[in-house]
Amino acid sequence: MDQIKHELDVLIVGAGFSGMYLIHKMKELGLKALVLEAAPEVGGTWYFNRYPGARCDVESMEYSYSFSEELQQEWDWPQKYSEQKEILEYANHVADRFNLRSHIKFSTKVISAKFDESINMWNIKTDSGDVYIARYFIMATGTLSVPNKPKFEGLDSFKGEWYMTGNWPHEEPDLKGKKVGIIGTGSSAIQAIPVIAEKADHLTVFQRTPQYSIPGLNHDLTSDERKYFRENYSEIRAKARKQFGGIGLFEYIDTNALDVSHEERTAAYSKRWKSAASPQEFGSTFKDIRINMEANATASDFVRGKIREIVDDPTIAEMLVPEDPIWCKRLCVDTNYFQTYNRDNVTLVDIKKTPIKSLVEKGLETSEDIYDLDVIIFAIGFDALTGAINAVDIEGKDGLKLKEKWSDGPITYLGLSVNKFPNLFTITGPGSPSVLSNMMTSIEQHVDWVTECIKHMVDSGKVAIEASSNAEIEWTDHVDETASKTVGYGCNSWYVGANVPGKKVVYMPYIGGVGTYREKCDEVALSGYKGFHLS
Ligand code: NA7
Repeated sequence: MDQIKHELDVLIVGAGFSGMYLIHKMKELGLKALVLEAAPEVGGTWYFNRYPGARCDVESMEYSYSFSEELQQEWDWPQKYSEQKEILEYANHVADRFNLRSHIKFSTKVISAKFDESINMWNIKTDSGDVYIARYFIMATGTLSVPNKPKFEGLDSFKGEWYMTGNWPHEEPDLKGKKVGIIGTGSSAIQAIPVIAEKADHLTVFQRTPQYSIPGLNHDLTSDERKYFRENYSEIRAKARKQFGGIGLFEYIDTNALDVSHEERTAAYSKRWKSAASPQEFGSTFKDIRINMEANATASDFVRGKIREIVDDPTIAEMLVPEDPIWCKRLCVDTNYFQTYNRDNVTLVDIKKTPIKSLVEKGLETSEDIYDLDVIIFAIGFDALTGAINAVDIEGKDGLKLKEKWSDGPITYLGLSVNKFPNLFTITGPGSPSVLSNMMTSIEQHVDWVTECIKHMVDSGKVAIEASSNAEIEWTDHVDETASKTVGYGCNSWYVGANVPGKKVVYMPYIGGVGTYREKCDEVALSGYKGFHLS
C-alpha cells in the first residue's frame, strides 16, 4: 500500500522558541505549515533541561519574545533569572495564547529529509512512518539540544542511579541522604552543584577543567523592576537588536583595559562583579578583553582573585582557579557556586590529575581512589550547533548528504542556508551569532528574515532559493577570520566542537556581533538576495 503523503508549504522541525515563533509567522503568511516535535510538549531544550538549579544565563525579562507587545506587557517573570519550570510555563503560555498547538505534531521525530529536484520540494520522513512533502524545510532544532551521552567504561556495571543534566527525568529523583557524584563543571553543573549539595548527604565533584563564573545576583523581581521594563521595553529591545550580544540592558564600554590604570581597572571590574546584569556585561567591562591577551589577563586575574577570596581552603581554591583566559569557554553565572566548596559535604576531585578509570559497581574509580556513590550525574555538555541538524539524515541535490558536506566543519551562508540544499533554512545555525548572543534576539531575527524571504518567494512566484557556493565559502571564511582575532579561537570549548571526540575543531558561531550581522542579513535581502540563486 502506498504511504500517505501530506503536502505542505513549510515543514518546521522543533517546537522550541524558534519553531514556535516560526509557526506563528507562517500562520500569519497564510501558508500551510506544520511543526514536528520529538517531545510530547513545547519548549525544546527547556523541556529536557530540568536539572536542579536550571536557569538561562540571560535575564528573563530579555530572554523572552519581543514580537508581541501584549505578551511582553502581560507576562510576569518571577525572578531576574527565572527557573527552568517558569521558562517552560512561559513557552506553554505562548503556545496557548497564539493557538500554536494545533499546528504542532508532538512525539514525532524527523529521521530524514531528501530534496526532490524534479519538483523543488523536500520529502521528509518521520519515525512514525509519516511522509511529508514540503516546499520549505526549516531546522529549528536548537543549538544545545543534543546532550553528550556518557561513554565511560563500566557504566553498565554501576549499580546506582545515573542521570544526565541535559535529559533530566520528569519525576524528580530523590537525592536526600544520598552520596552523589557529578562529572563536569560547565554551566549546567555550576547551576546544579549548589542546589544538589543542599539535598545530598555528600556531593563529589569530578572536575576536568575549572571554569570562570560570575555572581548572578539573582532575586525576586520587584514591581518597580517590572514596571521599568514594561515602560522601556521598546527601547531595550531596539538596543538589543543592535548590540554585540543581543542584550539591551547594559552599555558596551568603548575603553580598552590597557589604556587605564590598575586602580581604575580594578574599580571597574569590582563594580560589575557586584552589579552585572549578565555574564556578558561583566565580560565586556573593557573593549579589548576578548581580543587582546594582555587585557584579558587583567579580567582573568580579577576573577581568579575573587575565587581565592571566596573559597576558604587555599588548596581547593587553587584547584578551582582556571588557567585559561576568561572567555576561552562560555562565561558562567552562578548562585553560590564557589561558596559551595566551603561546605563539609562537598569534595572536589581533579580528574585531569587523577583521571577517571571506569565506573564500578559501587561508584567511580579514578587513577588514585574509588568513590562510593549512590547517584552519578553527567553534566558533560552537548554536541552543540551541528548535533541536532546532523541527527537528521538530510540529502540535498546530487545525492549530497549534509553530514558529509559538514564533515570538516559546517559551511553555511549567513548560518541560514547551504549550497546544494535549496529551500532549507537553519534557525540560529552555525555561522550566525546564535549561542554568542541572547538566543531570543537571534531567533526572532532569523525567523523574521526567513519569513520575509519566503514571502518574497511566494509573491514573486519563485519556487527555489539556494545559497551560491561562492557566497557560503566567503561567509564561512569570514566567520573563521573574525573568530581568529579573539581569545576564544584556539580554546578547547564547545564553540569549536572540542568537547565531542572526533568532531572537527572549527569555530562555529559568528562572533562579529548581533548588530553587524543583522545589517548584513538585511543588506542581502534588500539587494534581492545577493549570494542566493532564486528560480
Ligand atoms: P559544557 O559547558 O560543555 O560543560 C561540560 C563539562 O563536562 C565541562 O566541565 C567538561 O570538561 C566536562 N566533561 C565533558 N566531557 C567529559 C568527560 N568525558 N570526562 C570528564 N569531564 C567531561 O556543558 P554544560 O551543559 O555545562 O553547558 C553547555 C551550555 O548550555 C552552557 O554554556 C549554556 O549556554 C547552556 P572540559 O571543560 O571539556 O574539560
